[in-house]
Amino acid sequence: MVQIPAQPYDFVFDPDKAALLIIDMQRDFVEPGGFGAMLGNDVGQLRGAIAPLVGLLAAARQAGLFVMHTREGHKPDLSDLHESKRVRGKGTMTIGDSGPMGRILIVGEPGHDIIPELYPIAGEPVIDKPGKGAFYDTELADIVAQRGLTQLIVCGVTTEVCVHTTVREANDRGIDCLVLADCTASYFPEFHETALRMIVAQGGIFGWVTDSASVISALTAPAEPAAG
Ligand code: C5J
Repeated sequence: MVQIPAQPYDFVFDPDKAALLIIDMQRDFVEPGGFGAMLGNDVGQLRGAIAPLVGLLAAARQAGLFVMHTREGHKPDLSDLHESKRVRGKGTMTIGDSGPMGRILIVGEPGHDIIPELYPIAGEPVIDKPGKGAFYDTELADIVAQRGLTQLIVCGVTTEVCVHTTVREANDRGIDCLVLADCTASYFPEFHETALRMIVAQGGIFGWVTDSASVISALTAPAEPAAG
């Protein structure tokens, strides 16, 4: 157990029961020409999270922390896409249409994949999710149960949408979430700040917030000597 300085109070980190969960760091959200950009967003707002995440991911792998990644997207036949989600936004392009990085948010298309900087390695599950939350219609709950996980270090994009939804889902399943301010991002900086404040409000109603440096310190801290 290692105490990680966090808001609203220290997080008691148990690496044996914890995993790093990286949400939707996909080309469609983070690179020009993808779904996020087509919705009129400035993807540059998300790219600041990449460098801290690269450092965190390297430290997690080095420490042997279990790592999982998610990707938001849909089957090529769109059978897992609710019509309500398909038409939302009323843009000229929508999920399943062809764009510069292939069909938007479709599994197997270039835009749907995780950015090269954070690409998963063998042993790191990639959870394909059709919703905003990583527990909805995925195998994540089974993985969590099989591995006895009780803590998730949550990173990725966007803070107020898929990160928040996943943190809320995890919270309702009895899992403690530590969200990293510098490893999450929003197209709207004010939403990022407010989303983080919402997590820690009321004594940590959904979880805790800290930064990647604090987690890297904990991951590299020497093990405490055994009692006695
Ligand atoms: C959105 C996400 N914003 N990963 N997805 O549609 O937050």
